[in-house]
Amino acid sequence: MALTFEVITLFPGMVRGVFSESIISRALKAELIQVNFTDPRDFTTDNHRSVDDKPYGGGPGMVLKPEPFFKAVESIDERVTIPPEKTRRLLFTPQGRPLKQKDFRNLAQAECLYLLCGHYEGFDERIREGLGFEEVSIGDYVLTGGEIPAMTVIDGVTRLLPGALGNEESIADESFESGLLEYPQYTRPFDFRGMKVPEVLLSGNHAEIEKWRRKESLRRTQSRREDLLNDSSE
Ligand code: 6GU
Repeated sequence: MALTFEVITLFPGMVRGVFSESIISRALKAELIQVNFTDPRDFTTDNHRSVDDKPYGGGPGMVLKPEPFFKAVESIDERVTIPPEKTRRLLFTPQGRPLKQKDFRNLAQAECLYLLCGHYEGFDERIREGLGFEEVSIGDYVLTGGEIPAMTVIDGVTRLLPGALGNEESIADESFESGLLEYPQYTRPFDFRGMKVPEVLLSGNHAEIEKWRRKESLRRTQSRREDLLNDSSE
């Protein structure tokens, strides 16, 4: 059963790129995933097709209006036949819950993901309250909109689908899957400009290689991401 992405965005051209190259494009051709775009601007009724307005109470910037976003989501609800229990609805905002690899694993179990992107401005609070979306963020920094976060989810979730990567084993060893960062990797040549590959990797002793990799994973995690070692949520 393919996973369908329903992307709601004022800038579909930004998000299309992720489907046109490499592993995600292959997954689309292989029908592991499908995608539909819905532009809230197509649901405006005024001459200017405006999707934002000044904030009540004053202040800088503009606020995304509820009507075009409600209508856009409702038009998808009418078309989609996948039951709600197999659907997740994500709204991208810096105020959302930060996504982790574990969340990507859960999202990869769904059959339909609604990905609602804002741009520039904030959402009218009634969009957040009224449409039943989970508010999520991709990290503690501010972007111009939810499009890049949506692409991040599309990429990170698609690669977990069976058949998306050439080699299923490659997932298990990766950073975050084990709760640790990945160990250092090397390929030929053995000596590159005087920088040599650790001898143990040439030893053919698989137990020793495993031990070295485990030690390096721990060392890296300790020095770069100590927070992961104390994280019991994995
Ligand atoms: Cl989901 N949206 C925006 N605009 N900025 C972000 C983000 C989301 N996550 C991190 N920064």
